[in-house]
Amino acid sequence: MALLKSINSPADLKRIAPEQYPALAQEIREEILSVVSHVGGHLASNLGVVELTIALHSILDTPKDKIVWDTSNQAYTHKLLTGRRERFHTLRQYGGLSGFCKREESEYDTFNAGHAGTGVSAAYGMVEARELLGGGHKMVCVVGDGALTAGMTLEGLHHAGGTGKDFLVVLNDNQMSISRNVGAISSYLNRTFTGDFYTKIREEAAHFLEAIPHIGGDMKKFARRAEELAKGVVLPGLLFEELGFRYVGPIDGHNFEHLLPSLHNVVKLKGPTLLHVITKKGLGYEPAMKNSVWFHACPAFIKETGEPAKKAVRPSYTTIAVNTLVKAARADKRIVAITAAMCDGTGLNAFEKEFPNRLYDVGIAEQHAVTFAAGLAAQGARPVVAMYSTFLQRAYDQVVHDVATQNLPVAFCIDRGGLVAEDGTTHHGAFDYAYLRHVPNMVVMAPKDENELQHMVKTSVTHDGPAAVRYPRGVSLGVAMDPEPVALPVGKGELLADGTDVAVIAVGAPVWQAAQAAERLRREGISTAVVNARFVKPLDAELITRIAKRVRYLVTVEEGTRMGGFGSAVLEALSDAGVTHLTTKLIGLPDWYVEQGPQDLLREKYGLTAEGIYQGVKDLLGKSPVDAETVAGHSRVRDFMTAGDEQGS
Ligand SMILES: Cc1ncc(C[n+]2csc(CCOP(=O)(O)OP(=O)(O)O)c2C)c(N)n1
Repeated sequence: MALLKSINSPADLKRIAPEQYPALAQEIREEILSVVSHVGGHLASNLGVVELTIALHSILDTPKDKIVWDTSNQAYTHKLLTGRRERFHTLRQYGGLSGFCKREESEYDTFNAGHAGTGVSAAYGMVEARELLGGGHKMVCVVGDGALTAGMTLEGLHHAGGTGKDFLVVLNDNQMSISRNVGAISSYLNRTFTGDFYTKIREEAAHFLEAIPHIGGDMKKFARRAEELAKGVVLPGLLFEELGFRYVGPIDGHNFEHLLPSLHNVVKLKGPTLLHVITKKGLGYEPAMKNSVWFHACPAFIKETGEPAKKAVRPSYTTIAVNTLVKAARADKRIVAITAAMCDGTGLNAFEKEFPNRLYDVGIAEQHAVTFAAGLAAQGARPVVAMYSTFLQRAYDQVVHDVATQNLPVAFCIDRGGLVAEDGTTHHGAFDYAYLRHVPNMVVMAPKDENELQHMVKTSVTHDGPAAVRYPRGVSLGVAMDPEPVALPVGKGELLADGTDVAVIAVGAPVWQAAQAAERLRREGISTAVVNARFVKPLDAELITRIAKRVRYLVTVEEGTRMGGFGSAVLEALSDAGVTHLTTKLIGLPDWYVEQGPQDLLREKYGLTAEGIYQGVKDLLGKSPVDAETVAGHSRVRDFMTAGDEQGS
């Protein structure tokens, strides 16, 4: 690692002779492989951009010149070259380096990202800021071919291309999104690789021209134009040129002899320019080249074999949800499934296996996915949109305007609800209860375990209106499964334990932690009711108010933001019912972007474990004055408090 160790900033990179860059690239690959095999991460994309990143930092004058990395899952080499080499082993760990770009981490990280398709818009905003405020620096956006399918990227290119300002977009084309890229733009780009069509047309054009005697000046011009047209038909240049970008490429993104002079030249060009670079995902590590889908965002693995370091002991929530969907689709041929470039992550590849013609991968196009589903539903199909909670954020208006206003039967399988761990702030599914529960007609459910999940998936595909099931990342609990999923009565919660002192109203994965906390409180003599709400919307207001009227203290628990989330819904219901005597506490995620870290650790930090809920209740009991005259039957609470709760008042 002699070369890499000598680099503490891009200035050091410039001191190395370009002839040594291939050796440096090799060292960087080894470092990335070594760290990611321990901590997991976006291996394949990062191995593919090592040379491109070295070339960019060697030609540009960063951080004065600015690079925006779209999605920024591919920025590991960038981190290694920009002063973070020594902390690189902390990647994606609690308190460590982020797996994505973070402005708060480095001045070289110009824009925070994690969601795909934001790069061109952000970078173009920076171009305009430069024009407005001065600076004279270069603005470069590196965007993948997958992210090119995102509407925002196209909106950004459309805007930037129309104005003619200096702006370099580097298209990192590895022909892959997470899975193989899809759609017309992808086919358009791919035609350049085989080049067969292009070569054929060129040859035919040459023959045509040779056959014409005495080509005059006009004929020559015509010939050039004919060739340009022929190129335009088959090369990606035309698409970008029509959008106002000067197109350069495609060039080999692993060959410094191509990369360095090309970049050197294109940064000098005026106006919007697009450099098309061809790279290979996973380059340098055989298992990642063979299976770039698994190695797109992999857990820790054994470097020698490429096998996962840990094998899952039980099926994930994702698997249970999709298995139920497959069962339902066998019985109802109207059911179709939609993914926005996340066939693997959402488990829909199992659906595709059985129903290849009923699975739609629409690319990184969440908004389109939802309105497309609305169209299907409007004509009698039963579409299921399977999407991570964090990515559904992008389709909020489509849920409101296209699905819910028309009460269309679109089912949403919302995966990765709650804390997702190492991907951190941009990926936690923190906001879904809050952004869905105020939408009229929406049904929003969250299961306490995998058995309830199968019933909720069944509910979602049989409900005559929009219905969302939100479930967590990770393995299921291992509870007994009912033989067949059955639709649940919509809006009905479940009373898990009755009680007269405290009510804990929980939803989703933390229900079991709430039940454990209640058990402990009960052992201490505090009669604690536990409600599994099941539905965030419609809320079982009748059950909740009935229980609330019997107790003096009420705690809600959710693995989602407290602001406008499930707990807020409970308080609204209590207010509507005129239940005002309670002392309440809402346990959930704070009004902040939760950091990266293991799920267990974050749950502990935010009070979502059994211990945290128990402490939350004790804290509430301690802080609140107990008015024994007005609230009858709570002597045990008083006893408990005088018996040694230090926070008692
Ligand atoms: C809005 C959004 N949807 C889905 C994802 C999940 N995702 C992360 S990377 C990726 C593929 C990106 O492909 P590409 O832009 O070609 O970059 P590459 O990783 O191949 O370099 C996807 C779908 C995301 N990050 N953001």
